[in-house]
Amino acid sequence: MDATVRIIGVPMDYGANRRGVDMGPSAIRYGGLADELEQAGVGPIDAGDVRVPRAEERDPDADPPRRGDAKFLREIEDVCTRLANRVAETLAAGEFPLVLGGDHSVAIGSMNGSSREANLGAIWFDAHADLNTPETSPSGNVHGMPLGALLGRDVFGEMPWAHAPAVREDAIAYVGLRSIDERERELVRNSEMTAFTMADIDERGMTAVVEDALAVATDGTDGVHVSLDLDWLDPSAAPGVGTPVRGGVTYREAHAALEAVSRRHDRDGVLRSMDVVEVNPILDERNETATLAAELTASAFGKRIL
Ligand code: 4U7
Ligand code: MN
Ligand code: MN
Ligand code: MN
Repeated sequence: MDATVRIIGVPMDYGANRRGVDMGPSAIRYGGLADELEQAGVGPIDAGDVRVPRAEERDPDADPPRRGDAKFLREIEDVCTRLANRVAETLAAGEFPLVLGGDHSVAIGSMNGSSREANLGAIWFDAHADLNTPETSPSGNVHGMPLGALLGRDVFGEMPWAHAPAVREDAIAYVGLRSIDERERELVRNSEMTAFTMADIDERGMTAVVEDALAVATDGTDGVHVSLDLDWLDPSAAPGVGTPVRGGVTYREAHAALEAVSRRHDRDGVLRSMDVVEVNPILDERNETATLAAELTASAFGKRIL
């Protein structure tokens, strides 16, 4: 990574099913992010956090926190709009935006900002498809809907940040899927996205799968956004997440995946923006998941063993 990396924290948990992911940015910093990035030969600038009003500050007389069937959508919209501006300004300054979540709804902001001046492709490292809309969601939690929102599906078509699709469906690739809701399964099947499941990784190996995912996300685009949800990993390697799903990616497969991203970036500079989300320090064991998040980020930016 030759650009300066600008770290932008988003201490938000409005989109998640459990409290605590708002502490993710602190935990990842404490887990050695700046040090890890320096070992990757990257000069990071920590821009601090985007302000996220605390749930407890909410005016009790204001509208209820539910809008339709999505919880805290108005709050999330506000935070994501400000985040999108920060990401766009970062790119305009020639720096690389690294967004620390927070729950996965922060990707709505980071990808909106990153796609303002570019056709964006995306790689979604996640156990989940995150393609619900308020209509299909079984939970009402927006962290299960960021791709639905970014594609402007259903009521998301009316949101201010969904005016123009941030990303083309056929430029999105999932890697590591293993937990998809019943209605969401049809959405994924009927979409133009490419979905590599855990079964594909078992069959073909992580490196080949990630190289294919990169081919999808770079085809006809100006750059790639990487969205890394820590529940992509197996809970034995990443216990500090709110929605763990067994049968996930191992510690070594995860490093191999982000090293493959970095190798491709070294060849033709494809990486444009990244988010690292869903670390929940309350559920973590000795900050292990946050530390792993920092290590994997460094792998994506070029840290090598030798
Ligand atoms: B994450 C879920 F129902 N699909 O929509 C939902 F299983 O950002 C989980 O990937 C979403 O961690 C998980 O609530 C969101 C559920
Ligand atoms: Mn997710
Ligand atoms: Mn997930
Ligand atoms: Mn989660």
